[in-house]
Amino acid sequence: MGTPVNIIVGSHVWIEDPEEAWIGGYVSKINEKDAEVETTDGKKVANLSKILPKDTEVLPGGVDDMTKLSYLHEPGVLQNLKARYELNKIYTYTGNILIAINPFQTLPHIYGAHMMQRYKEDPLGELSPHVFAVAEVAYRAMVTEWKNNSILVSGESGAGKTETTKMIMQFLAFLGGRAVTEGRTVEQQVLESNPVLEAFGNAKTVRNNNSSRFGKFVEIQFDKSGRISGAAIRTYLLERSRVCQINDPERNYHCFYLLCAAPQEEIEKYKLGNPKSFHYLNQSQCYELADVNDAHEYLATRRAMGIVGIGHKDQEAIFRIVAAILHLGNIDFAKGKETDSSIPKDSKAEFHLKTAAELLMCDADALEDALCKRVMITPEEVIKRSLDPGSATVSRDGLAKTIYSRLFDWLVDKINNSIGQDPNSKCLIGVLDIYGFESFKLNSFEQFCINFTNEKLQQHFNQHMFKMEQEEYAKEEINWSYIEFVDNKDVLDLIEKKSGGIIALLDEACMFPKSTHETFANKLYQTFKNNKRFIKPKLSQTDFTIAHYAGEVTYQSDHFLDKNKDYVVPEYQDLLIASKCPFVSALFPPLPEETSKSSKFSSIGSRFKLQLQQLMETLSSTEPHYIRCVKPNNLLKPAIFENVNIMHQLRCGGVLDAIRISCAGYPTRRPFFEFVNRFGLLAPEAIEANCNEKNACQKILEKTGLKGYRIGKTKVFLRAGQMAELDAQRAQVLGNATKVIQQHIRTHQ
Ligand code: AOV
Ligand code: MG
Repeated sequence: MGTPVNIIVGSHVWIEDPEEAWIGGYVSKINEKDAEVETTDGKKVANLSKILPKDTEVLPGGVDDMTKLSYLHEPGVLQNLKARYELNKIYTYTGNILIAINPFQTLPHIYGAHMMQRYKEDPLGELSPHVFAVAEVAYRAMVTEWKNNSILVSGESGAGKTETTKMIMQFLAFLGGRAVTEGRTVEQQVLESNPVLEAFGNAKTVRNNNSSRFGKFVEIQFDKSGRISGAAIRTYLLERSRVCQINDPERNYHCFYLLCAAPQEEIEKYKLGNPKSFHYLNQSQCYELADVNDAHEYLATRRAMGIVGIGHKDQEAIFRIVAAILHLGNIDFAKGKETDSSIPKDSKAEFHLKTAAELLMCDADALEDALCKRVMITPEEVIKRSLDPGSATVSRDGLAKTIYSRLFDWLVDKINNSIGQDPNSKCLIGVLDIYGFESFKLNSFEQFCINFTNEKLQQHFNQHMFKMEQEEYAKEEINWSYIEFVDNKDVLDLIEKKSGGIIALLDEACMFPKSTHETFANKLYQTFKNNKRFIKPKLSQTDFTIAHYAGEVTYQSDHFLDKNKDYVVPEYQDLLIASKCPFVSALFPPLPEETSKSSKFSSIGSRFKLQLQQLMETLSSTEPHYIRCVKPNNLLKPAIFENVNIMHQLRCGGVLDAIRISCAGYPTRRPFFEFVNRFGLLAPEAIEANCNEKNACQKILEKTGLKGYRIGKTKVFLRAGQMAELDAQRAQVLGNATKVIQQHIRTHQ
């Protein structure tokens, strides 16, 4: 974006600043390659190549579309978003992308039924930018062209993706609802699936009090009259480790706390009590959420479960299983009589073991055996091998995770079955709410998969932006040769290439019994020695770094092998299939004979890759609409706009890439009349000649000596930086007097 422009003494400019990202000022002196800039923060010196021009004619409320900015560069974008955010205008377009900045406060005046009505009646898009406007465009496009559409919501954790998705679903239900009063409508069920999935799939993290720990793609199906006729919810990779392990001040999945706040009768039935007494909850000191009443949420969740078609008996079984998992977590082990064997540590552990077995309706001794022993089948005999207390604990956590993830999958299936798919559906709108790019201090297999997802979406986004630009130029009948854009195919190859990508190597390692994370990491180092996207950190023998499009992330390979294996220990399978509770045994259907015997494991990474591939295929058959959510601060508080933080998200989220893509073409577009108004004074003869606007533009541009611009049918198309060039010429014509006045005003503000 840093195309050189005429920067002269007196120019208003932006310079980079480590604290503010960009800081405005004017040039007071130029010494060869450096400029002295008077800023609000005092005098600074910056290299001329690092300076960007600043528009002095900005509107107080900013512009509702970034492409209307005279200078389409980072500081211009940032300044515009900030000006708008201060006025609670949280939505802004960048061409076809909607940027949404989390307000961290309820803004009832911009949502609600009356706003939905207004946006419904605004097919021309004259109202201010809004998530409803995007949904309206998607719906309108669908019912007029009968093409599938999708709305892709992205952004980092806590940026507002899930809230945005819910508003889209609400608005689509408003547009395509059937207003049936008796019985449950499809749209009602679609909406109520959200609280159910959030209760079981969301948790408080350090980034977000209601963080989704799974990805979600909701396909809303419509019939030929544009009414909602069905829906399908697909979910991606629930974070399983959270069930057993949480860090302060995070929480486990909401459902555990809701259940501990259930009516007394249920507490007694499930032998629950204070959440502090359960190991799976008390690893963190956080039990309550601000502004959330768990007792109230419990009842609300049960109500929502009813609406999505989960009957009372199933609800009862679900919470019984949730309670059983809490009790499982409290079974501590001590050394048994034999060497390397283990037994429940004390009477407390025995109580929890007995309770867990009761709730799962399986035999307590069988549960103890499944936790503490492994059956070994050798050609000669079948032996029972004991596990030491450490291994028994790992085994216990494995059981808890397996049960929980099966329960979650059951919920998703059940919701899908009861909402029902419409086999005769004419069209659909898909809404994607996936976890955003993550980079923590320690990053494991989960982050690897999450960031892989984001690479995939980024590729889809780049390709789409590229296509859109081409279409706009075609519409204005402009010739252009495209400058190549940044492609992330190389990172994707590194991760997912069929032979020799990281996932393939991981699967290979998982199939080879002697592999460890050390041998796996070594294999990576060898294979990707010369790969530009792969880095071996100097101080580690097992970590590896990937240069993602959004920045470098270092992964700890320690648990990659474990976490990639989707394998239910046969002991658990046998235990739970024998449960007297039909709900529990149905969670563990018998495996086909072959798979249960073969040692071939099922790879989570490969399955995830396949799921993503299918998602991308679905998406590419739709007309996409992008919403980029931005988190203005890490305090989760309203009215705090952190420049550097936001700039980073715009970079990672591809907003600046989108801008860069358009900068490679003709980012600044001005209708003929606007252009003549602003720059007519550069060629007064062009206007006096009384020619038409298009010719006047042509004449003005010829006189300025600029190259490479294009004149379309209704607009002038300028290359990046040319607007600044024109402004500089204009300023010169207007003479120094104006500049001096402007400087004077600036310095006295
Ligand atoms: P996320 O989905 O992007 O994070 P959420 O949608 O859960 O983020 O938003 C986080 C919180 O921000 C919500 O719980 C609300 O308190 C607030 N919020 C977001 N959008 C709005 C809005 N439009 N109006 C008012 N408050 C809002 V994650 O799921 O962690 O990546 O995995
Ligand atoms: Mg979310």
